[in-house]
This record gives sequence, C-alpha cells and structure tokens, in this order.
Amino acid sequence: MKIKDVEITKCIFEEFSEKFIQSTNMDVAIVGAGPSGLTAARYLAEAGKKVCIFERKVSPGGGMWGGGMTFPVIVVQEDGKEILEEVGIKCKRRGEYFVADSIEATAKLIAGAIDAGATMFSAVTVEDVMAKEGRICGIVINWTGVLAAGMHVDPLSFEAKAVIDATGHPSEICRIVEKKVGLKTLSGKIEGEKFMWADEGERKTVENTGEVYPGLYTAGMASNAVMGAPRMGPIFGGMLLSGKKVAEMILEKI
Ligand code: 48F
Repeated sequence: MKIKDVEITKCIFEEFSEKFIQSTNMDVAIVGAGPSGLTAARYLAEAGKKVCIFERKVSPGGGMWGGGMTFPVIVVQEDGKEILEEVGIKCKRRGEYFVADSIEATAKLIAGAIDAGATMFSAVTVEDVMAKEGRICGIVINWTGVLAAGMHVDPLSFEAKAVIDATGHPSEICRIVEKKVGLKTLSGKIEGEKFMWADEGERKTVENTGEVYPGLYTAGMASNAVMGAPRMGPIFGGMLLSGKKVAEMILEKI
C-alpha cells in the first residue's frame, strides 16, 4: 500500500472532529489534567459518566512529573497509596510514608483516566464558563496557541452538568467566577493559598473540596487556594483523595 499524505490529514481531521462534536454535551468537564483532575476523571468515567478533561499544555499530568524539585519521586500516605495502586502504580514503604516514581505515577494516572473512558483534550485552555439562571452549565474554550499568540479569536463553548476546577495553585476557573459573581467562601472571594504546611495542607485539601458555586466544584490544590489553606509540596495523597471526593459528590448530584 502506498501512503498518501492527504489521507493522513483527513484521518486526523475526521477523527478529531468526531471526538470534538461528541464532547459538546457532557456530564462533567474537568479543567486541568493534574493528579486531582485525572483521579476525578477516572472515578466519574468508571461510574459511566461522560467526562472530558481539558488541559492547557500538550502533555497532561500537571505538577506531578517532576516529583520534588525534579527528583522524580512522590510521597503518599496509606490512603493515597491505595488510589495509586488501583491503576497499578508501584509503591514502596519508606518509614511512615510510601514513595512512588513520579513518572510512572503520572503516566498511569493519565492511562487510568483514559482507560476508564474519559476523553482528553490537550493544548486547550478553558478561558471562561457558561452560566444560566445562577448555575454554571458549561465551559468556554480556545486553543492555547491562539491565546499565547494574543490573537483576537472568539472561543467555542461546550455544555456540562458540572464543571471541576482542577487547575491547581492558580484556581483559574474560580477566579473567573469570583470576578463576575462571587463564590461560596467566607468572604465571597478567593481566600488565597497559605504557606507550606504539609500536614494541614493535605487534610484541608480534602476538606475544602466541594461546590463553590452551583455547578462549579474544586479539586486538588485549587480547593486550598480558594478556601485559604496551606500548600503541601510533593506529598500527593491529598490530591488523589480530593479527586475521589469530588467525583463522589458529583455522582450524588447528577
Ligand atoms: O497543578 P496541577 O498538578 O493540579 P492539582 O491536581 O495538583 C497539584 C500538584 O501538582 C502540586 C501540589 C501537590 O502537593 O501542590 O502542585 O491540584 O495541574 C493543574 C493543571 O491544570 C492546567 C495546568 O496546565 C496543569 O496541567 N490548567 C491550568 N489552568 C488551565 C489549565 C486552564 N484555564 N485551562 C486548561 N488547563
């Protein structure tokens, strides 16, 4: 068989167009493919929900690839280890903690979400949300490249029954909603991330995971940034447990 260049072009365009159109109405839109977003995606997809993850960068994985200060190792506690093992990540005991290879862990969390049935869009930035009658009902997206080039090009919108802000430290989606209408926090605003304190940060990440505006949920580091709790560095159990918690909360509602 002779390879035809334009057939390759057509395969790519047709395949992607189908995926794009099928995703215009979904159950849950997850913004950010870090450990919390990927974990939420896997649990929601395993429960039969139509889930799409939108990631700004070409490669999903967020802040997990580099472990701590590029030493490619992550630390978790017992409950985080159980979630890692669900997708076949090898964990080793080290004193009171468990460690895993950050590259293996990130790759397998990505594979776990995709194998469960979640759809991944990379190089796509969520730049706004749709809201009707006081409820977030979708996301507004553009190509990261378009935004990086500063081109004035209008975005496109996708509908979702629930949106998860899993954008990590910047909590970008909550910031957009905060500016336009405010959030369900003490001050109605983003409280802001506090200093590093792993013990408190890990616990609070899970506690703070939840709905901050009708239809909009936080997961992972975004939860602490929004609610005003500490960061925690390269210990990742809180991110995984937060992803699981947000999935369970949404499953109760939709
Ligand atoms: O930062 P990130 O890994 O979020 P997370 O799941 O995990 C945090 C940890 O990595 C670490 C930590 C653990 O102790 O503190 O920082 O909370 O992943 C967030 C992802 O969201 C993407 C971003 O590129 C990253 O991959 N992202 C951010 N804003 C947008 C976005 C946006 N507006 N649209 C699409 N993707």
